[in-house]
Amino acid sequence: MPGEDVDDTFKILIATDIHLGYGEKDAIRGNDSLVAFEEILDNGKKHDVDFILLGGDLFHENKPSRKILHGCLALLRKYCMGDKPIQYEFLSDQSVDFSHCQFPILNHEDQNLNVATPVLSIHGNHDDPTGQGNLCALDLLHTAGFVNYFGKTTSLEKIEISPLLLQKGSTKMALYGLGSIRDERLHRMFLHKNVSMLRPKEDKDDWFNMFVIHQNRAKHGATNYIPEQFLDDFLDLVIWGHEHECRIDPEWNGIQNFYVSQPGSSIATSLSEGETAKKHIGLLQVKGKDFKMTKIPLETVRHLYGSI
Ligand SMILES: [Mn+2]
Repeated sequence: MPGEDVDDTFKILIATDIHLGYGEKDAIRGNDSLVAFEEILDNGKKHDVDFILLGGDLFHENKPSRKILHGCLALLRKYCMGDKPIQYEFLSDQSVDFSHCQFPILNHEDQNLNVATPVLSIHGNHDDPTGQGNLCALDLLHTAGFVNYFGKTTSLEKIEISPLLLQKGSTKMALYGLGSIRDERLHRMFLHKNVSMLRPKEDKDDWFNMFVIHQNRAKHGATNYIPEQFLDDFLDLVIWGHEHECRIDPEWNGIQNFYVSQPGSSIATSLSEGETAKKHIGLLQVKGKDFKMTKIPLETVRHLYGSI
């Protein structure tokens, strides 16, 4: 089991849908999203993780206010920079994995930056790329050197997802990411077999395959969600962003033979039953092909009460 041999075990903090800026004008709740983000980053530091993985919607608004963007940058600078050495190796071609970025390099591999805890993130539907240059807020964070933004696709017809390949000791991880795409469009692309996940050529069966996605998981209509059966069955673990209810304990899909973990949001953005559940983030440990997800309750999150 993971946890015995530290040098072979990836430790990853998992969170999603932080929605920085939600309710920012509220006199009482205005800072809630930043407070929760600070608690998440603090947990990353406390648990000495290799990196933090975010599943999209770091920002609530497509164009976050200056106050929120500033608050986010200040927290990333405070918690993620420093002298702690990076304990894993990056094996895939960064210039390909980050070809959509002006600096196609991981922040911790940049000689000019001193990164202690890398943050990796895909975008969500609230903070997706738009407008001139097809940029989103994560592009700003990536270029500033605070976040590694992956899973950005540029083609609307065909998607090929190549994984980030990471190795820590003997553990090899293939990390796939796909930023949010309109559900109907992605559903159609899956049906037409226009979504493919590339696999490493060497030692194909030795990799722990993890996929982070930000789409509707619940069926809202015939085509505006992504059925788990659409995803490749070679995957070991799917981190499902966008759905706000915390169902972080990995759920086994016996047809696809993979687990799905849905961390849920770190702030309640709607008055619904699912949002009244306690909010958690996860400490994921991966050793070889085994993993363990430990729930960490978020203590600063304002709780919604009652049945609605
Ligand atoms: Mn979302």
